[in-house]
Amino acid sequence: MLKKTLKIQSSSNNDDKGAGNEFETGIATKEKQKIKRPSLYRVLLLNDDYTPMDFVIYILQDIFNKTSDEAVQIMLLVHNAGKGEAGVFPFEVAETKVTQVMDLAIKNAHPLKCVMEKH
Ligand code: TYC
Repeated sequence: MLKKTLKIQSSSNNDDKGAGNEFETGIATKEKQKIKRPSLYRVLLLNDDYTPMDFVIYILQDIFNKTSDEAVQIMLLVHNAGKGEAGVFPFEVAETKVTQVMDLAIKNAHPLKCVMEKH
């Protein structure tokens, strides 16, 4: 008799979400799988009158992995339009790139500004 009682308790405490439990199976199929894509951020370079063009080209190659031709194109776009996109990244990557650019600009005493905005 004792043996039987223990067996029933063990069975009712079974946490198995698999077959044999209609209630749990029903909930599982109604659960919506929420897969979130990471939010993306655009990193922008801003124009100014004093940062040397070569420095901006260097930044674009070194921090944003642009080819020499791409870097010149982006630098000229920023120079002519006032701002331009250096890249699009997940939040923490974008934040790191902005910090790297600002650190290098400050170290070299250039007024170059780099900002990020939601994509
Ligand atoms: N306007 C700068 C110059 O004439 C060049 C420059 C380009 C500066 C892009 C900043 O983000 C920038 N020397």
